[in-house]
Amino acid sequence: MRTEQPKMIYLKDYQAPEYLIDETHLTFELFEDHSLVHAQLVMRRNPARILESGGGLPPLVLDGQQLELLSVSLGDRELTAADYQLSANHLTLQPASESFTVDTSVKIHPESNTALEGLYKSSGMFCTQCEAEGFRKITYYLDRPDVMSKFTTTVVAEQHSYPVLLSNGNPIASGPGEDGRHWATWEDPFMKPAYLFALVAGDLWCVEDSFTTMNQREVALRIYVEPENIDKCQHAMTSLKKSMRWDEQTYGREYDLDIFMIVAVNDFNMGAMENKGLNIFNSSAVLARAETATDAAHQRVEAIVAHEYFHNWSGNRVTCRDWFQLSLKEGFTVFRDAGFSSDMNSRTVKRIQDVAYLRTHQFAEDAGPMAHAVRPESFIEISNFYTLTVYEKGSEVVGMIRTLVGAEGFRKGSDLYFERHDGQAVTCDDFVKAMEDANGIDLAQFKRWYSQAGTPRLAVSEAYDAAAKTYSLTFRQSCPQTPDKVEKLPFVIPVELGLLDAKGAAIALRLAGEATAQGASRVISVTEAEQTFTFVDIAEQPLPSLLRGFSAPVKLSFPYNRDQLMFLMQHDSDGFNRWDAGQQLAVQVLQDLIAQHQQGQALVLDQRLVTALATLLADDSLDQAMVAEMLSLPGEAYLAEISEVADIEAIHTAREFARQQLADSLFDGLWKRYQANREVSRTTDYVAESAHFARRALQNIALSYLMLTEKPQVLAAAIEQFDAADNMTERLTALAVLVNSPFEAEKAKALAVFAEHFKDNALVMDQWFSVQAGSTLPGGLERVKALMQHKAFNIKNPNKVRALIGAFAGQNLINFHAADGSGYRFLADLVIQLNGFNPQIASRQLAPLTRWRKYDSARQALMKGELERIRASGELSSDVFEVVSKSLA
Ligand code: B3K
Ligand code: ZN
Repeated sequence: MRTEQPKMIYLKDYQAPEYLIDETHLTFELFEDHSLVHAQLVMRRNPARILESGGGLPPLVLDGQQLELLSVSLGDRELTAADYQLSANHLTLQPASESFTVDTSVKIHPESNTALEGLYKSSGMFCTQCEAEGFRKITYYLDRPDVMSKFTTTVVAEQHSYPVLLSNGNPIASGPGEDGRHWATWEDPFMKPAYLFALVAGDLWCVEDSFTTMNQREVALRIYVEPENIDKCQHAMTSLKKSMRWDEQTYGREYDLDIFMIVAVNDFNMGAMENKGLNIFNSSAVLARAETATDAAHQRVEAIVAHEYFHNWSGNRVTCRDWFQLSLKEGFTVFRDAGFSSDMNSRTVKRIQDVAYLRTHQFAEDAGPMAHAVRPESFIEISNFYTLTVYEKGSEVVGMIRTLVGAEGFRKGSDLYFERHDGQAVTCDDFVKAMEDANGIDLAQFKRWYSQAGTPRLAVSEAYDAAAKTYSLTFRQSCPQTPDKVEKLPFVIPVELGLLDAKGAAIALRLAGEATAQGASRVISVTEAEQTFTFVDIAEQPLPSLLRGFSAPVKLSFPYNRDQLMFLMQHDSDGFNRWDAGQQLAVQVLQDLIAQHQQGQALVLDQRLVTALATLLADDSLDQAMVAEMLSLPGEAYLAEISEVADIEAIHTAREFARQQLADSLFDGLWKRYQANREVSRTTDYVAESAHFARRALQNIALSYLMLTEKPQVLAAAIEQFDAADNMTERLTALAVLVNSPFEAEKAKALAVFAEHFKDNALVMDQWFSVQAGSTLPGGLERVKALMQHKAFNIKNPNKVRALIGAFAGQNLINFHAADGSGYRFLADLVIQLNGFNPQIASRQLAPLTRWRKYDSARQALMKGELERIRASGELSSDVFEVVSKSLA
């Protein structure tokens, strides 16, 4: 797997390339037992480097891995072995002039490529994944994002098995070949780095549509899938058209080629890839229809289609100079897709979901051994840096810039960025500079968000002076040390806030020194380690609403009591903070229960939580999706993240106790809402739209509480919903509640019926695996092991690994963290196995073990022992090596 000792690469060592590749002409000859790749590279010395390092001609060092070199020519001259050096990762030549061409022919083996990087086969079709460094597994090249080239690609394959031949750009010629073969040539007029290259050859059908751009250009839209999936593309197509329009309206970005294609493949290491004009998607991120995909899956498809499409500007037209700048395209594009999803659905609900995810998973990453800055300063394996920090925290950083410069200023900044850097490979600094220049501001201190890892803490205290009518808030910020840095300098933390009076009304906000009040919700910037803001004309002791909309990715603390939190839940004008007040209330109540359990006391639930949720449930005027979110208790993983030492057993017991108590106490309200919503579902057709998502969300969370009561009418309702639902959202929830229930016969029957009905649909079977892997009833590991023997399971398929093993280790905490270490041993065995054929997936699955410092000493020893066993298990990929060695450091 590994071909050289893994070594650390540093941002500070960046140098521009010695040579450029103006044109890249590729010919692929695809066969069943090998493929041939012929590359002609039209190259020249990089003028920027001539100035720097004088006129001599340095050697040309091309990247290449796992390639069998058949021939290499420099200009017209075919080279012999004496003319070049070949190592495991490089081909080195000595050019004789400043401009020249290099021709290579290599043999590769896509048919046995299980790492799913480079050119590989999935369900009989050829496809590619080149980001970040997969192109070097296809041909010798300068495989780095700052080398941009114009690509022409010819694909030759057997016609019957591979009628469809695709690559980036526009099709310019095609025809029959010899021996039942045929060929097609594609030309991409836009300069691009190799990581955006794509090729597809297969027996695919396509759904076609078209889009008229803002400048009246017609763009052909095609989604290619295996024939049996042709009925599951409409949602992705609709999402694509919405994305194209939204990017015109919101960012002024128009699509630039005459054709835009999406291809769905079954074996894919992540969600999707933004290759120029030819996006390649995990089929789970394209295919969706009511009967087979949940509401969440529909929303995920919409978001990923948008994300990859938006990359056409934020990533492709303007790309990254080097991989340390990954968040330049990923953070910005996540920010763009979140804006899109907010506009298509509910802004507040989208924000709640994103923040809950960030706080649970990114905060944990920031507190673990792999913590890194949004722009890391070093890495061993770039594949390990497609992280929540680069993506989600990176998006928060862009969001804070928007908060600081305002919506209009942000648009001016993004216009300037795209205009100034179109066709270039740039850095995060260039992005910030465009924002600064467009708005005439200085973001120098703000840029610490790019370079300092760790989640800042912001402790807030208040002081009210009734005589002077002043109210002061004092902010103290700090940032824990992370593996990369001990000392942290203060961040710029935009805090949106408001003050509520005793009736819940907003108080006008005038800071000392200001002539007039500046609205009732405003943003203040905390820039120092400690800073006090004093509001004047405050006639009564107010209640602050802080960090509205989660205006910065920090851990804010303010000493609210439970009555104040209940008050905010009802009266805060900011929907996000209403939800967050409920979460803080629930956290306090759950932490009581956790402590009671740890001290061997009887558990007693603070009834204020019941009262608060009962009030929400009774209010028909509230957005049902909000009610569903507010009824969801903080997850076990989040409760673990905020614990000093995560006592999973106590967390699980406490949370389940609270859920049970809520179910019993709120039965009537839940049952009423459940029945009313189920009745609408029963009598209307499925629609994948916001209001319907909201109704089903409330219906389903109600059902999952109700089922805890084990009442016969609820069991009957769950079975009715399972049998009669016309959509996967309702059916899967019904299955999940049965799987987590003690009704063994009904559970077994539902699982069997479901598997029989959907046995030919891999994506639905993934959901069937996940529901069982997530069941927290005792015996979880044995169930997972048994499911690995199921004929629908395939360890080579990343979706299956994620659905079964990822769901078990990531969501089924009580079983994964079994005191005997069986869960850890199981995961380590799996990682060792995956390391042998798919390092990227191996490294991802390893994440839960890296968090070993969070647990009690017995578990720490067990987890660490498994990491050591992995380290000693033989030759590790650079992916697994980096994560294991950093975790043990
Ligand atoms: N840019 C790709 C991610 C590639 C991951 C490579 N290991 C998908 C995305 O973020 O849009
Ligand atoms: Zn992306």
